[in-house]
Amino acid sequence: MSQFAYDLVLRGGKLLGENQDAIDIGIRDKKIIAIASQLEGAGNIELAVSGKLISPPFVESHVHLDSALTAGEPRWNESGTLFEGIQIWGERKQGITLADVKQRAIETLKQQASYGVLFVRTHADVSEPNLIALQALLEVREKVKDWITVQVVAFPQDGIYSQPENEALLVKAVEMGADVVGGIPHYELTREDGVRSVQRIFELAQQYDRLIDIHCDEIDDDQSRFLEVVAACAIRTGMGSKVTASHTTAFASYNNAYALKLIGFLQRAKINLIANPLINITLQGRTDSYPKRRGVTRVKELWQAGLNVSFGHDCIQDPWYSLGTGNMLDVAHMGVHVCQMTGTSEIDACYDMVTRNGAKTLNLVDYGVEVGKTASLVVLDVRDTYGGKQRYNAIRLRSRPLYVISQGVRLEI
Ligand code: 17E
Ligand code: FE2
Repeated sequence: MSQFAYDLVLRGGKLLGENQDAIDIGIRDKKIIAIASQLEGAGNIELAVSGKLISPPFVESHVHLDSALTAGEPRWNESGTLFEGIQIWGERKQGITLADVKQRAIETLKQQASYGVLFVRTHADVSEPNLIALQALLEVREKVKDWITVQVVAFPQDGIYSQPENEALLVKAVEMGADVVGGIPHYELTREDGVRSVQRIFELAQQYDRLIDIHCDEIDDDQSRFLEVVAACAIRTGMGSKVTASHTTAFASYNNAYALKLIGFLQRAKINLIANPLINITLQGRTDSYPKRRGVTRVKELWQAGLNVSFGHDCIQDPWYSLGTGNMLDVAHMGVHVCQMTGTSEIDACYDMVTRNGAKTLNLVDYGVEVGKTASLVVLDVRDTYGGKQRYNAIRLRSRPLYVISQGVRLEI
């Protein structure tokens, strides 16, 4: 029997929420076993976090780890468009090896963890005949699982029906153990192929019991309308909470009459939505002169309609966007600006979009700072002295956490 009541105790922190009293958190055997003011009994390790914010970890709900840290290879994206990015990645991926992808992915995950990100959904490009990116990220998922949780999406970057072999590659990727089935209907050769691809993705997800996350309508074309197909499939299959539509930037170009109807369908479908404000604001609107559209989906309206919306980074130094850091507070900060969510409850909502809403999108069950949950949390140097608005100050300051606790262990960051 250990002489300590706890493996680790955090003393005097403030949980997320206004006007919280200071509390202690006691952790043993990787679990939170007590939350109370002035816990009795000592911890083997004691951390004084007086007045600081204790938050559930950040959740990266959308990133491409296979292309992370390749910006400039083999060349820079000069037009700044999605399509030039796809071309450059198409060249870069010719030469990829397991070691190359694994090394970059792990380096990126360490960077993310240092910013308090402990749950990551990554896409793996499966439009490549040897499925190297997928194999590498599945291996990485296992290798890092003691300190960060990774979900892998089988993502057919070049489309399922654009090349004869791509559909079989997607199926193989799911059989190899991808957690999530992906797609890119707006980049299929025809509208009909796009519709068919969404139907096929649902079929596969049901057959193999997987989640769904589709790159959907990532274009400024107001005629790109695959989100309605995703919503219809979710309504018909009842898969709602297991389904995610990512990007949906065309939503920002739809007329209001259509958008209003679609929001009603989405409420019925209960799917999750992910916006990627850092890169959407830079990739989209490139064909406009002035007035120039913002490139981000209708985040505020979707959130107001009660839908689960999260924010992702999408890119960490890759051919689409070279300025990613891994810090989810950078993402939330950009979200606040681009989506004009500057009201106090709106800023709080943007913080939720990089924490608990992302957890919901990933279908995580063991998430949150509560007794009985696995002890994964972050301590941020955000105090009541800044006016008591914890989430507002976290986004304003965007600082690295003081401590990151993952599965009961303090990470060296
Ligand atoms: N691929 C894609 O289709 N869209 C993106 N935003 C990225 C990769 C980063
Ligand atoms: Fe993406």
